Amino acid sequence: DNGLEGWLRYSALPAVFSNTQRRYSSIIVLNKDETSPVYTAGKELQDGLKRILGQHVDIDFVLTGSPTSIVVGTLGAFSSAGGDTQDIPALKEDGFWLQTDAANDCVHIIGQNERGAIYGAFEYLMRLAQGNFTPVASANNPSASIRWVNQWDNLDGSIERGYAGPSIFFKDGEVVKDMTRISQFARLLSSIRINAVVINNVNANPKLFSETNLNGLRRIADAMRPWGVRIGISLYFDSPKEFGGLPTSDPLDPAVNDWWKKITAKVYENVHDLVGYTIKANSEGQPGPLTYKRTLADGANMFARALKPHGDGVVMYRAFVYNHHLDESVWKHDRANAAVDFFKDLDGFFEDNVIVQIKWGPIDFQVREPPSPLLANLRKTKAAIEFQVAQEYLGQQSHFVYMAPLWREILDYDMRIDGKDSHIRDIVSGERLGWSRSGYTAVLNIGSDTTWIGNHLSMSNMYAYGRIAWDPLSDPVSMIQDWARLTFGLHKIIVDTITKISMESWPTYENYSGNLGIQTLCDIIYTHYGPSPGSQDGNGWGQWTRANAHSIGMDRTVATGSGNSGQYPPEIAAMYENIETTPDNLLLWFHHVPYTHRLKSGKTVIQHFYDAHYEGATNAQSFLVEWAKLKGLIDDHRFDHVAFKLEYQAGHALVWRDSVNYFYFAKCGIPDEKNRVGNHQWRIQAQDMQLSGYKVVSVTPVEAASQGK
Ligand code: BDP
Repeated sequence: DNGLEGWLRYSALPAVFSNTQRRYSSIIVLNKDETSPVYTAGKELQDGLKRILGQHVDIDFVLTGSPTSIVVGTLGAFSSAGGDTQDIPALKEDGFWLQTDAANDCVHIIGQNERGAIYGAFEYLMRLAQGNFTPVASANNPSASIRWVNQWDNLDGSIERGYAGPSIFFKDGEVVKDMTRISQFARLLSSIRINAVVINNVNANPKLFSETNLNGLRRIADAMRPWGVRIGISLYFDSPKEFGGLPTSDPLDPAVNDWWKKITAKVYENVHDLVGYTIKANSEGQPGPLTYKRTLADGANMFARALKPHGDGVVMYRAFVYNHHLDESVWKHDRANAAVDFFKDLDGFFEDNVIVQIKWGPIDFQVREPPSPLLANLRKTKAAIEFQVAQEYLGQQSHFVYMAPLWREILDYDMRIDGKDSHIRDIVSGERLGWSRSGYTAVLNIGSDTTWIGNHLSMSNMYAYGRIAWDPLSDPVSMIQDWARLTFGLHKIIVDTITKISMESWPTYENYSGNLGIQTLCDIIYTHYGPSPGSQDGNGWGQWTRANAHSIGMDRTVATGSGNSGQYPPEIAAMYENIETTPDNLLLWFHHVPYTHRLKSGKTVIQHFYDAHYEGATNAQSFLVEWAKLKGLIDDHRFDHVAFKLEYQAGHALVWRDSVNYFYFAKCGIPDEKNRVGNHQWRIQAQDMQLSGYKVVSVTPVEAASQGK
């Protein structure tokens, strides 16, 4: 098994389930149009039943009332065909009703729309694939209407921060010819109820608008539509100037507006159901409205007005606006303040089809951050939260970090807007502030590798993201258990082992990378990989540790620091302003303290660093031992692939441990109470061995290799 089908393998159920199985007489599909998601759902059910239960079931298009059929369709089609809709509760957009009975009754899979119907079909199949025949009668509704993913694919076929081979969408400047992988991708997305994908990099290229590529967009949209997945695109702000030949891209210039209207009309000629535009502007060197001395709202609204005549398309305007050059007042500059500084005063000035897309933390997908304060500063302007399934700062799929617990922690966070319950899940669902459209997106970055994402285990993050966006109360443990059963098999040892490794993976990675809210401590300038605590300070990317010989941490208080704590609602601001009430795991995010500062645990900061790094690295060794239990229980191909990754992780965790510990030991000179740091006499250094075919080189940064070699 090479992983291509992800969690949709539909393995044959073991014989022990044979008594519990019903026999189906037909699948009644209430739509004959082969491009409709309802039709796809029928085919998927047929395929799944064959593979899971070994039953061939015919497809029919007429509602008969036969007691043993599976009916799939929209609510509208079901009721026009004479179906009884009395028991079906209210369904939201994309929602579905799933009803099965223990007796020989019909299975009803009824969607509020076509997407709902296919979601219901997948839900039913994934229950069967786990041997779950429990009767069910339930309405399933999404928490939010925006449940998107972002791919950062470039037209040349490379993927920014992609760890799984070249793009499935683009090659050599154009959209690929073969749509096979694209529809396989849409199938996976549909099964986790993701309704849209933005297919190109936020650092966008205007050549996406060439005639050939516009036609390519049409082919991509056509390949994904039968699965109920819509596409959107990222735009390059200066396209009018650089692609359209205009003298400016000023968002208040009528000719520029006209240009965007015309090009948008062309896009819609090819993709009639385009889901919208994603905009990265005035961020990391990208042009934007500020380049033309206009407001961010002026820029966003220009795109919003271009979209409006064509349907329900939205502008996802990214809040990731910051300048990566050092300010003159270097010490005061705090990138964590940027989003609120730029957007707060614009609240209410955006068109109603603009949604501000906010990274979950104030900086950039670190191993630990508080939630972005901007999530509590927009009232009238709608927002979507941006997660990252790609493990950019979390080991890039060479390490495994299951992120559902992290996402849950953010979504469960109570921002206390106006002193009232304001869980982030209720802010982004739109419920807390009465927004009509809002929700979720995630940087996904799958590639053409058959593992999709570069590591079989990391696919659990894609699966969990979809489920959390649908229902933010989804439990990380039961999600990983479902995923493990669907992906690797029903054996208890498989499920327990994968659950254990997954649930320990985030704290483990945090322990051997960056602790107490100091950030991931990887290389921050470009690769975002591997230990490099020394790269953190004194550059414009500003994930700063402020580490010196005596003290460490970023003072973000209002009283003496960058004022970032004051961007949160009063109750939260007061908590972070005060060192006593700041939780240990964010201590160094908000405060600058001596290495000898005592944590609530009683340990000093520096001893906590040392101990956590040893603990994390030790635990990383245990993953490989755990995984070994699955030998023979799962196919060798995937077993070996994951074992290789975990072995690498176990080794690299030691490099992390020693680099970070040695770096801070060298800085502050405070010895490890347990006398481990810098004291590995038993270790044989590679450079001291007889090396055949290798030569010894110096390594930068010096702490990334033992003795710098
Ligand atoms: C950073 C990535 C960079 C992206 C940027 C973004 O390192 O490659 O372009 O985020 O989100 O994390 O725009």
